[in-house]
Order: sequence, then structure tokens, then C-alpha cells
Amino acid sequence: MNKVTWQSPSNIALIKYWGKHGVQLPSNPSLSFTLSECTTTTELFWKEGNGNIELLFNGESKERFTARAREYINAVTPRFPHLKELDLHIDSTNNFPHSAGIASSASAMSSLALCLCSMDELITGNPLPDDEFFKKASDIARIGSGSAARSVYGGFVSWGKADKIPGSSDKYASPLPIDVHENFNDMQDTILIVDQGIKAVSSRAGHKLMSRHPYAQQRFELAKKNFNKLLRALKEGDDPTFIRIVESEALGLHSLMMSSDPGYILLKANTLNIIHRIRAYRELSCTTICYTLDAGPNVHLLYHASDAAEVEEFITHELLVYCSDKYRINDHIGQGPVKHERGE
Ligand code: 2P0
Repeated sequence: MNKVTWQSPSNIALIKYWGKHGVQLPSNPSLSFTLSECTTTTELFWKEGNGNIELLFNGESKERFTARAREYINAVTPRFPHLKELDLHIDSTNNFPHSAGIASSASAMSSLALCLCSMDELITGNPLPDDEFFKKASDIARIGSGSAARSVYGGFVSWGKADKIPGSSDKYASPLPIDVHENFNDMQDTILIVDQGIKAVSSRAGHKLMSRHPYAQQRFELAKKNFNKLLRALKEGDDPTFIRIVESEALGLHSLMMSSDPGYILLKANTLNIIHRIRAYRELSCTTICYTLDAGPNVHLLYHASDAAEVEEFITHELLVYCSDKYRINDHIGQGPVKHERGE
């Protein structure tokens, strides 16, 4: 059997993608940074066949994941017509617990998309220039999961048509074409695991509720404005604006869930306890820590590497008490996916 392997990280959105149309096309531009430690490694094996697909996730066959992989491969087959004449075996491994409530679809789908693009190059014998390859991989990843489009690149990444980003598109992400101020080049992200359970409402269902959300249009306009403000803050090294926008996006995301029809709440009491502690600590300390939230109860604590020792004390003494089994993951901004060559 032939094989390709890609390891791809998760990412955390600062300007949130929440609401879509068509085939996973976003209703507003989003902006994230790619993580380093939380990754999925996908090995894709193929041989001539009839379109059969097998999937192992963390070494086990799980019907729910296999069904999603089959649905995804069907959706991208028009882009890779030879898929119909191949049998695929996908072996996907997360290095972070998938039950920890950390979005893993971004790393899983981006690594699979990169494997499909590499496989395509090997089969057709037509390698693309790097920029074209990653643009295509981002487009293919988006079809699996919107946020996965951003994980194809390292550093700060935007996805979706944005006035201030030349060449931006709803179809694929791209690295931010600005010189990010050195203040933000070392972003640390400690993920405080408040709850390890499976979410009551999936992101897929949450996005869907945006199509008839009473505040949808206001939200999409606000996201565009926040995107431009954050872009300027990243350029200028403006910590106060960064904090204001990032925290407002986090609470805004959850307020959209609460005001959906039907409304729902993914935050837990300890999510709010942690947020209050962070705000109080920021008032007293000279640090610029802040938080963001994914579509779940866990808190992403963001800070500069230069504050790491002080923040570690704060986490240990004041925040871990609110975490499930005192569990947290220390992560930071990363370089993006890595292809493993044969034998690695
Ligand atoms: C984001 N999230 O920008 C937003 C904010 C979570 C919080 O997109 O339906 O798994 O597969 O496109 O990407 C999580 O949803 O949703 C998400 P689909 P996805 O990261």
C-alpha cells in the first residue's frame, strides 16, 4: 500500500466563525492562531480498489468517525476523481484526549485534507508549488470542518473575505499578510479543562441555528469590525485593544448560543469562576492575560511568554481548583502542519 502522513495542529479563533452558508462558507471573516502541542497525526494508505474507506481513530474503529470520514470523502470526490478507484485506510491519532472537550475537528480534518492533497500529487505526478498546495489543502479542509481551513497554516491566520486582506476568500484561509508586533509573536495558550464531557449541542448544530438567528446580521457586521480592530492591534502591539476584542468575541459567541432558538448554554459555573478570577488578577497584576472560549466550557488563557512564570503561579494557586481533575494543557502559537516523510 502507498502512504502519506501529515501532523496538523488545532487552532483557537480570536474572531469567531459562527454562521455559514453553502458548503461551509463563512458568514464573516475569522482570525485565529495555530497551536503547537495539540495535534492530530493522520496516515493515509491507499491501493487500487472500489472506493472502500476504513478509519481508525486512536487505534480503534469508531462508527461515528468512520461515517463522518465517508461523508467527507464523498464530498471531496469531485475534486479528486480517482478516489472512486481507490480503497483508503485512514489512521488518525490525537496527541490530546479527544474526550477533553477541545475542538479536534480542526486538526483532524486539516491533517486528512493535507494527506489527500499529497496523495493526489503522487498519483497524478503533478506537484503544486507550495503556496498553491496549501491553498488547495485549506479549501479541501474547509469542506470537512470550517475551522480546519485555518489549521493548514502556522502563526496568525485569517479565513473569509475581509476588506483589509488582499486576495482573501471564503473558500480558503491564508497567513495574515502583516508584520505582527513582537508582543504577539510568542502567544501562550493554557487550556483550562473545566469539563471533559461531550457537548450537549454540536458546533454543526450551533452554526445551523445562526441561519434563523434574530441577531445574525448584526453579528456578521460586528465580526467584520472586530476583525479590522484586531488586525490593527496585532500590527501595533496594542494589548488593551487585543484584550477587549478577544474577550468580547468569546462572550459574544456564547451569547449567540444563548439567544438562538432554541437557546442553549455550553458554559459551566466554573467557566464563569475562571473568567472572574482572570479579570480580578489582571486588575492587580502588571500582566496582560486574557481569555477566549471555544464552542464549549473550557477556557483558553492567553498571555505573553515573558509573563509565563507569574501566570503559572496564578494558574496553580487560583485556577486549577476549577478544572476537571486539575487538568490543563499548556500550548502556544505554532508553526503549522508537518509532513512526515517515509520511515518517520
Ligand atoms: C471557530 N468554532 O471560529 C468557531 C468558534 C468554535 C468556536 O468553528 O460545522 O467544527 O465543522 O464548520 O469548525 C467550531 O466549529 O464547525 C468552530 P463546522 P467547526 O473556530
